[in-house]
Amino acid sequence: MNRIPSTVSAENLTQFETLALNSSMNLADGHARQQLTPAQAKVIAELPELWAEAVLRPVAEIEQETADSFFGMLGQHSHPFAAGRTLPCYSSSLAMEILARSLVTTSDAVALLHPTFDNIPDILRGVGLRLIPVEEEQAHDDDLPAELLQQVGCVFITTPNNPTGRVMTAERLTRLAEQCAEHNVVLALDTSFRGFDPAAQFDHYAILDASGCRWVVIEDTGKLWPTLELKIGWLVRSENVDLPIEKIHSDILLGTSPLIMLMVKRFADDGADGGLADLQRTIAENRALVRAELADVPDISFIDEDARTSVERVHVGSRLALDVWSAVSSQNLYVLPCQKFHWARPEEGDRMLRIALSRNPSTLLAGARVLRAALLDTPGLQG
Ligand code: EGV
Repeated sequence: MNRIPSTVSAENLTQFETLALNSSMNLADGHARQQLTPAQAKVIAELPELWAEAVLRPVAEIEQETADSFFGMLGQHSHPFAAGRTLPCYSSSLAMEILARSLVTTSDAVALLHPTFDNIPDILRGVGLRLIPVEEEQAHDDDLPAELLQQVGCVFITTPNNPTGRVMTAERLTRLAEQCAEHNVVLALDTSFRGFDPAAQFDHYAILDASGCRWVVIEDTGKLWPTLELKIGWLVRSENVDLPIEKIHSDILLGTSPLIMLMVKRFADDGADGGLADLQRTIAENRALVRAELADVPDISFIDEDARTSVERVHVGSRLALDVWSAVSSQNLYVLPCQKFHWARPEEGDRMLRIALSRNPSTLLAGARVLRAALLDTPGLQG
């Protein structure tokens, strides 16, 4: 069987995604690439007016309104913008980098959810932090062991998780925050996918603040709307966080574009006005479409039955995911092999692919057909 052609090398998931950027069947990255809805297209048509507005108005006012709209749309009513603890970044990965650089000034290790998107472990390791994996089941089902919390300066959780879609409940978050408070460990959350799942839209800030723990939350507009990489990542922190976040943020940027802020505000207002529910419906339809197209393929399964996020994992049975990846990429279809999500034990992802669902139905259908044929054609290990 073909493995990745020798001319292609991908050192991380994003490099796999880069391979797909010019393909008409790009089901690799988790960015939104579906058509704008009519209401969204109207916002884009009004960008020249938003530009004029951005030139005239004070930045702080625009940022406050945008934060209120975006965090409000997501149920995060206790967000601390008014207290000056909500810093805008060009992307959530930049927010992550600023957090990592801040953490490494006071600690040398982080407990990190496993599996999760690999740029999170890579950014943390990139500043010299040591990582200890926390299995998803463990994070969601039990208290964390005291011995683990004694070794780390931070517990980092992605919720909903990428790629599994698993959401931390209010009850678990409450307990985890209590544990972090007890052990003086920073609780960091990446909530970039929360717009897709109402279960992730209870007021996290109220729970975090009530716990008294030191906390950081990374919020993101980047996964929700097809805005051609125009997006904001917010780095939000507790009053007692005691990390040099503001200083490091200011080392790297003065601020984000008020034009993008105004655009985000308009998208969020539309989201609150039914757009977000529409988006959730669209993703559910797209997921159903992919599952239906692959339904009669033997020896595969959909791993995350209840997931609502904009990605879908497929277990390819006794086949190797990289064999299937090679077969479909030779036909211009790009998906993600899952090994690198399993940053501590890549072999656990050997038989899984991730399919992006934030696409037009016609693209998904074409992709699912190519994938279906390749799966029918790719022998399992004993086949
Ligand atoms: C996904 C890629 C990086 C990330 C893609 C992603 N960004 N590497 N800075 O946005 O699920 O495809 O999260």
